[in-house]
Amino acid sequence: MTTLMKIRELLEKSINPLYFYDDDPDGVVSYLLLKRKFGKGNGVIIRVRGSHLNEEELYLKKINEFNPDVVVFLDKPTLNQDVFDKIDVTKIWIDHHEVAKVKGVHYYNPRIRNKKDNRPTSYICYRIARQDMWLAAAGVTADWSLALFSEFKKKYPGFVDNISLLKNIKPDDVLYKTKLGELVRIISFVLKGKTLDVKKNIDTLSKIRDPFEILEKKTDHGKRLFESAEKFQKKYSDLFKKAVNENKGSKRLVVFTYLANDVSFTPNLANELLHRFPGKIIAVCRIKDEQIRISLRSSIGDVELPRIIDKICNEIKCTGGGHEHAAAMEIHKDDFDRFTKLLRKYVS
Ligand SMILES: [Mn+2]
Repeated sequence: MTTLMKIRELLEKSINPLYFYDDDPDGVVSYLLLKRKFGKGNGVIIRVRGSHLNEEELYLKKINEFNPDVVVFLDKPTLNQDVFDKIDVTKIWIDHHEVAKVKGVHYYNPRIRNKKDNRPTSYICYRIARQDMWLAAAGVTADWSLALFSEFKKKYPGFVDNISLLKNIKPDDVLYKTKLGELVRIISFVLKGKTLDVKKNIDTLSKIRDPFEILEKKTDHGKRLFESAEKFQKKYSDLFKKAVNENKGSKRLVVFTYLANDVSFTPNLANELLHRFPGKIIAVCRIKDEQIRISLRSSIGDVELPRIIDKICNEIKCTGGGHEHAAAMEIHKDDFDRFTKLLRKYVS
C-alpha cells in the first residue's frame, strides 16, 4: 500500500512533476499545497466533462508537452487502468472517491483502509506538505468536511469565533457563517468563468501567503482575487434567492432549475440550499444545450443518493454517481418531467 511518506519521497526526488487536478476547490487546493511545498513542475486543471476519451487525450497531450518524470492525479474520481497503462513514467494518484482497482500507480485513497473515511484530497495533501494549513482548511471545508477545523480554529480564532458557541458544529455552519467560509466561497468563485482567467487566478492564489491578503484585500494579489470573485457573487445570490422563493413550503424535496450555458453555480447552489433547508433533499438542475445536469444533496441518514440515481437510471437514460449525501447526474431535457416524478417517488 502506498504511504504518504512514499509519495513525499517521490515528489522530493522528482525534477519535473506534472499535476493533473480537478477543477473544484478541493482539487485546486490539493495542487497548490504540493506545488508550493516542492516548488517544481507544472499543473493542468481538468475541466473537461463527458467522455473519458477526451480526458485521456488531454492527459497524453500534456505529458508530451511537459515531459514530466512523475505524473500526479489529484481528486480525480474517474481514472481507469487504461490511462495508467499509457503513461510510462512514475504515476501517483491521490483521491478520496470510490476505490478503484488499479496497478502500476502509487495510489493513495483513505477509503482503501476504511470505506467511510472520505476525508478530502486537500487534507491528504496537507499531510504530505505539512504547511499552508489555512489553504488546506479552505479546500477541506469546501468539500463539506471538518477534518482541519480545530487546527484552523487554534491558529485563526477570529475567523470562526462567531460559531464557537454552537454545540454541534456542522460543516455548513463553517461554510455559511464564518470568515473561513467566506474564503472558501472566494476560492470557489475565482475558479469559475473562462479557463484563461481561472488559470491566472490559480497562479495568483499560489502567491498568497496568508488569508488576510484576500479577505482584507491587503495585497494586490489578494485584492485581485477578491474582486474576481465579486464578479460572480451577484449572479449567484440572485439565483439563490430565486431558488429559496420558489421552494418556500416545500415538504421533502427542494427542486430548482436554471438555464446557464457558460458558468455553472450548481454545486454552490445545492450546498447552500441544503444549509437553508436542512432535512430536505435538494436537486439543482442546470439546463445546458440538450442536457440537464443535476446536483443532488441530502442530509437524511437513510437516503443514499447513488442508489436513488441507479433506480432512476433504470427507467430513463442517464449517467451519474457520487457520494451518499452529495451526487450528480445528467439527463436529456425531454426526460425532465419523468425525472422529477421518479425522484419524488424514490425519496418519499
Ligand atoms: Mn474532493
